[in-house]
Amino acid sequence: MASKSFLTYAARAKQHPNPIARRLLELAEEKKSNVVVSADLTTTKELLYLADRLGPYIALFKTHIDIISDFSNETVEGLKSLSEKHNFLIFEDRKFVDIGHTVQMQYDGGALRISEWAHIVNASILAGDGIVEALASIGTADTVEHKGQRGLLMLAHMTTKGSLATGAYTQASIESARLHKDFVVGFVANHALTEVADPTTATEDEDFVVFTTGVNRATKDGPLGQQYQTPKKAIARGADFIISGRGIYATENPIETVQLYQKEGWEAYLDRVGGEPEA
Ligand code: 6AU
Repeated sequence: MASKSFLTYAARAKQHPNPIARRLLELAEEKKSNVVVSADLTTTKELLYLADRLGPYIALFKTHIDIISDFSNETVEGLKSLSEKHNFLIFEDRKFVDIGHTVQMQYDGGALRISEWAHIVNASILAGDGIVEALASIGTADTVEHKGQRGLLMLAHMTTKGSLATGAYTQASIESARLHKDFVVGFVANHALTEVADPTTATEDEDFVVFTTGVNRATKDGPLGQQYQTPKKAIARGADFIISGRGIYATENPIETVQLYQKEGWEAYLDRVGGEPEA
């Protein structure tokens, strides 16, 4: 798959066809941050406290909203207002995987009302391309809540030992993304997807954004099969954005830590694009 990662975020934002990708690339350039904090916390208070403290240093705030024990309207309103206050987008790591009809209800309805507040969600291609079509029909609809300003990441790899998200599965994620460029922002992938996918189905303007998770400066492996790489290594291997959870929020001083990730991630990005980007 061709990559535009040699270009600056600003240059990519200018030509990107996807509105959410444009916003994300613009705010990364503005805030000089390619950091996504994975806020795997279990109460509204902890979640909002972290978003408020780390908000200035991040591009995207990632939630697992179904682990919040006291989820309510306050959770949603708090996330929305902090996203505006600190200019970050919200990524609900829901990993949709079911049949189209079911994921539509999970995305748009239920107690969690994900499409109302999450700018970005992710999905697995396991069930085939219908899942992307189903989610896109909601995310690109011009509703009062989101005006079609929603995006999807395809889960093209997984970080865990023994992951089956490889080969034909990864290729199918790319082929499906190519069919839904107005909705698919990019991939959750361990590295750039340059070695896979059919080049004949690519178009010139293709610019999928790569989000690499399993990022941690302090340790190589986590418990339960999680595998890590450093921010610098992740960016050198093709990540446009780095996702880190415990490596940031579970440290003694998460604000200092997130600033370190921001600096390391930004310097690695500048190295890749060849110096200070144009204003
Ligand atoms: O940095 P950690 O290990 O504390 O957290 C990593 C976060 C978790 C996982 O659910 C998520 O990243 N994740 C994902 C995502 C983002 O889709 C995919 C994957 O393969 N591995 C992974 O850890 O919230």
